[in-house]
Amino acid sequence: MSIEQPKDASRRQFMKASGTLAASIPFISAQQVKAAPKADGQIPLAQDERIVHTCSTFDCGGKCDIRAHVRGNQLVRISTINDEAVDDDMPLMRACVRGRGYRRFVNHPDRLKYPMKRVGKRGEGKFERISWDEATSIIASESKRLAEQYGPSSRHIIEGTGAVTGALNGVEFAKRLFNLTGGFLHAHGNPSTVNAMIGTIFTYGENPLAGSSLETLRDSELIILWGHNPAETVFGNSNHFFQELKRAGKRIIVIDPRFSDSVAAYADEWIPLKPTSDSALVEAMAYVIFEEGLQNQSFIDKYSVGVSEASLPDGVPKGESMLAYLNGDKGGVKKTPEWAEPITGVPAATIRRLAREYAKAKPAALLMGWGPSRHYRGEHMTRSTAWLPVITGNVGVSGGSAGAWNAPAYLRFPVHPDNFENPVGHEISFTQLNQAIADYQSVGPHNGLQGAEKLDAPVKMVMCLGSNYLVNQNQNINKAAKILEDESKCELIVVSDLYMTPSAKYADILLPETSFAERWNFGFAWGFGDYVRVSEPLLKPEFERRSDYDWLLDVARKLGVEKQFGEGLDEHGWVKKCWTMMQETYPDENLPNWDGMLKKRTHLFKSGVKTVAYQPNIDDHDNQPFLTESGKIEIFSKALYDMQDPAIPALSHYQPSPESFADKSLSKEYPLQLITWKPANRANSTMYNNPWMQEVKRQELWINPIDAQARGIKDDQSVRVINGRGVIEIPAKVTPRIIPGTVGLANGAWRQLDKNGVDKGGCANTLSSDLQSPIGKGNANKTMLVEVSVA
Ligand SMILES: Nc1nc2c(c(=O)[nH]1)N[C@H]1C(S)=C(S)[C@@H](COP(=O)(O)OP(=O)(O)OC[C@H]3O[C@@H](n4cnc5c(=O)[nH]c(N)nc54)[C@H](O)[C@@H]3O)O[C@H]1N2
Ligand SMILES: Nc1nc2c(c(=O)[nH]1)N[C@H]1C(S)=C(S)[C@@H](COP(=O)(O)OP(=O)(O)OC[C@H]3O[C@@H](n4cnc5c(=O)[nH]c(N)nc54)[C@H](O)[C@@H]3O)O[C@H]1N2
Ligand code: SF4
Ligand SMILES: [Mo]
Repeated sequence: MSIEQPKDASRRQFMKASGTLAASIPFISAQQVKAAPKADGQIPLAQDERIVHTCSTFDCGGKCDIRAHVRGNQLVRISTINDEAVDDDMPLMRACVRGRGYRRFVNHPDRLKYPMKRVGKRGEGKFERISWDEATSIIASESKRLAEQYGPSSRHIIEGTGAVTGALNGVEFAKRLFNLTGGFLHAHGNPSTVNAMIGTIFTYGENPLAGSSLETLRDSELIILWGHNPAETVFGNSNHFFQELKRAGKRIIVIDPRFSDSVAAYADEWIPLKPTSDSALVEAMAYVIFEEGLQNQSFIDKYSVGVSEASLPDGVPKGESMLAYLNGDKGGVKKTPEWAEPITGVPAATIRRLAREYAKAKPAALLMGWGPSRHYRGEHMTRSTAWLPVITGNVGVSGGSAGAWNAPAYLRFPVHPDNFENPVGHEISFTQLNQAIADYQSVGPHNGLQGAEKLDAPVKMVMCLGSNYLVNQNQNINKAAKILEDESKCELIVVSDLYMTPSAKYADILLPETSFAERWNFGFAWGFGDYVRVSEPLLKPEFERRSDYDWLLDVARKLGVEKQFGEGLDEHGWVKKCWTMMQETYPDENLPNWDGMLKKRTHLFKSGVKTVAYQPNIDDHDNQPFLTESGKIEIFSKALYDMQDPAIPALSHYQPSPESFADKSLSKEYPLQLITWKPANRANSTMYNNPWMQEVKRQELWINPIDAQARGIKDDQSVRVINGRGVIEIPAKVTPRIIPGTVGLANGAWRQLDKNGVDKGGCANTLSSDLQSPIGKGNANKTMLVEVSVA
């Protein structure tokens, strides 16, 4: 697919407007450029221009206030919230650069127009137009045949995130349909947070929401953003809060291998470290804290297990505690800053200073992003970050933080139509799809199967709706592509998207969905926001675009379950039904009914209620112990100890990671560690082909001048990034914004193979591995080694 290079006036205006990301500068459309702005900065409206307060349903970190300007059947401009609407305790979110570019996502010449059937080999991307009747007949008859021939567990749905924050989305309706017709093979876990969640559960217990509400940071003396980059990842209204905190003079430190936009936007200090070495930094900080007597001993004694030998659970031999480990009682190595310096790349003096500063600031908030957890030992890294708040007594305190999974304090999951029970009782890990297609007998509990000892069937049908996971976002897309190209293995792939993505090229049936701007919905904020917003059809769908619900209803009819599936409702009917369900799920006396909501547009739940993670477990410990086996915070986990697996230490501690800088054998050939991050200009791979977003940031390889010089690489030069799994070729950005020895790629670029198999799109997953994290069998798609050379 060719990526359009924009040349029009509206694009230039867009770049100008979006340069000030957080400001509420209205976006000026081509139709509007001639209009003289009014004195208050507002652009006069055309006579037939209506403004609709709406939102998208992307999985982008936010749920911002979008004011869509519509004329006829055209979205002509996006503006965002005005200052007067901001609530101090729960500020509303203004659109980010992507939101301001929605117009080009919705209105783009490359959008899919008609249902299509594959005509070439799978993956070639050759399709011919077919009717909706033919498309839905094939889906109905094949899903029936495959369920009869192999069993319903041969059908799988990828949990695509394209519209995941909406109450209605294709994935949920597809589950409903499959469950009504025998069931499907569900996948547990998710690529975003599975490792962070599991690490937190084994530390703090069954309630893994380790995040406090952001206004508690007003009470912090020091804030450490540990692999956390809210200036780009948005995480609800965190950007607003961090800017406020910076203005208030709070000290903010960022620990990240990259000088991220959050360093640029808020930080007083950037501490770069080698990726996957975080646990070693934690340990050396803990060493200093104990060495200098800066720990909060009474907190440790009362609330935790495993810091000292005396607190180890019964039946555990001596020498397994944090203090024994730090002292080197077993291996003789003390975990001093000097020990950690070569591992982490952080000077010992900096580690000492950081440890003292963190322990003396009362309270101090250590906020972990989810980036560090998407590494091979992400679960342990998550458990490690809890050490510091526990030994300094920063858990359950306003202005402190529990470390671990910095999950949204106000997390409310979208309410979906009822899916009914899945008659297939077992589930694979989401990291096992390739294996479940190609070699289903090798899938077992040891690599993530739950609810059965073996799989009873290979996966023969995949529904990929609102997802580019099939051959772009998963951990090993080279393997995935090869497996999918064998048409005898997976027999039917259905993709619904707006664009011909790399995954869409692997479809047998490719369906053109409507966008969020052409459907009824309501959207949930995730991250540290607590809103629900109306998302409404601004435009009538053009060509033969249909919503997933609409065509799934046809499939349901052909399978004889239309009545149960559709309940006689159209999409707006389902939205209203879900709204009523939400009123029951999240009762709030101020929540209007749907008609009221159509006027109100945005509802703030519980504005102004401060939430401190684990405060009840600290303040009223006797009556509300932590939901762990011991009732305390488990620095040492007996449950992990009982697993007796060397990759799963009961006391999480630094272990060199395979495919990292510490992998002595692989790093001889591939000496640079490659990490990814979520860039400001797209939501994962969504909007990759939006030309305005490409103009905001291009896909390039970040490389430190030291590594570049050693390889004769100049800024802007095209480079090859290679490992045993693939090759990509993109321009280099030679920059001290990344630590030497590490290179970086923004996540979500589309894989674009040339005839030699070189990915010119720069998709990180051309190089990433399908290593599974040890406990949860989740993803490690940030842990990989490469070599870089001039192309
Ligand atoms: N703009 C934008 N925002 C998004 C998304 C998007 O695609 N674009 N995606 C959304 C989604 S689906 C999710 S799950 C969240 C993800 O949110 P996060 O997982 O928090 O985001 P990342 O950018 O992957 O990682 C955060 C930071 O961790 C750093 N990092 C990488 N490896 C290490 C390490 O080993 N140690 C340390 N200390 N830092 C490390 C990265 O350089 C990055 O700056 O973001 C959401 N927000
Ligand atoms: N190396 C590496 N890999 C990663 C990550 C990483 O940080 N590094 N991040 C991981 C994470 S956290 C996540 S969540 C996944 C995300 O992976 P995915 O869930 O695949 O999300 P997207 O890449 O955004 O793809 C969503 C698709 O939905 C389409 N879409 C948008 N709106 C609609 C709609 O209304 N209807 C339909 N039918 N389609 C729509 C978009 O065009 C896009 O193609 O990627 C994971 N992969
Ligand atoms: S893409 Fe997400 S963060 Fe950006 S404006 Fe839209 S909802 Fe907000
Ligand atoms: Mo994610």
